[in-house]
Amino acid sequence: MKGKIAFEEHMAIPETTSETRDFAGESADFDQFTREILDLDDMRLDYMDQAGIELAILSLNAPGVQAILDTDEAVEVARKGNDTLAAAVERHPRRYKAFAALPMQSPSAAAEELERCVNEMGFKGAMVNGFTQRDDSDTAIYYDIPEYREFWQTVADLDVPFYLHPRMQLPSQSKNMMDHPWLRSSPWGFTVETGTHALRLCGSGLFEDVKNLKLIIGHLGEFIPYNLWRMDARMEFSPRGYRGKRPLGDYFREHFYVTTSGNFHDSTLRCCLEELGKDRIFFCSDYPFERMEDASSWFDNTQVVTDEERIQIGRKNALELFDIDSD
Ligand code: GRE
Ligand code: ZN
Repeated sequence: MKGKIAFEEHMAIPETTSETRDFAGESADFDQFTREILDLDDMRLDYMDQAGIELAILSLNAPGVQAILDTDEAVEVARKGNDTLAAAVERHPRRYKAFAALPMQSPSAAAEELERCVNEMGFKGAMVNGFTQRDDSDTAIYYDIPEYREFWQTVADLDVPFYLHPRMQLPSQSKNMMDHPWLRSSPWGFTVETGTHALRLCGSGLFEDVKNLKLIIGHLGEFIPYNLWRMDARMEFSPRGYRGKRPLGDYFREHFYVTTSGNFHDSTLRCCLEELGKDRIFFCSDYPFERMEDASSWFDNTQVVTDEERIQIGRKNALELFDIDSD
């Protein structure tokens, strides 16, 4: 399929490459990976052409700004990442748009940076890499806490989506995985971490306090669609501090969108379609951690969707969610 739009497509700046390089080093060719994540011109555009991706909404890599302990430095690195993104969009306006990286260490600075990116540079939303550290490396701050309500109101007022992207759990929070390093990483830990954060947001009353929030998670929903029924069924008996006014599934279905990033599998897509419906599912690849070609050759051929649904999930849903004019 030509004309696809993809939006879990990562880039890096020199300040944010080191931790990501550790991941790439596990399997991929290190130097090639670094070239790919830093490149915003011919190599990336060639891959996009080959995979039928017309437009990519680019984002700074994980954990990126969220792992910076010093708030002023986080503000500075986010600005630099966003200015680099804006320059790439300016060079290739028909091929790229951008998500803002945000210094979540300070909710007010994060809101200000999002306003700058959206209002002054035409960014399409934000991508944040999970919990933020601050001051002490053993902190994990989640955005369901009251300090972030005003930030969320800014997101809602700007009317742009917020993509909650994985990062690895802190050692102190994943002790039962430490002797199995693969468990903490992308095969499992990323999903547990991100899914848990998404559920915290659903269960905190956030969506009652702030209307009109749109959140995106990747990897075909970080396991949540598969378990929605059971979560609501169990919570009827045992809510244990759940602060939503309605069932969790209601909030998830109303406020979350899911993408195919890094999860190119028929039965998982089928589950998402059944649980969430085709209006809430989007094509993405997760380049350069995945090959655009792998994402596309699966998506372009899967028989789980009709050709009309393929165009909707591969393109039209994104035009609508991000308010993009197509000509
Ligand atoms: C990512 O999307 O950021 C990512 C990593 C490391 C491994 C896989 C992956 O940062 O998808
Ligand atoms: Zn990713």
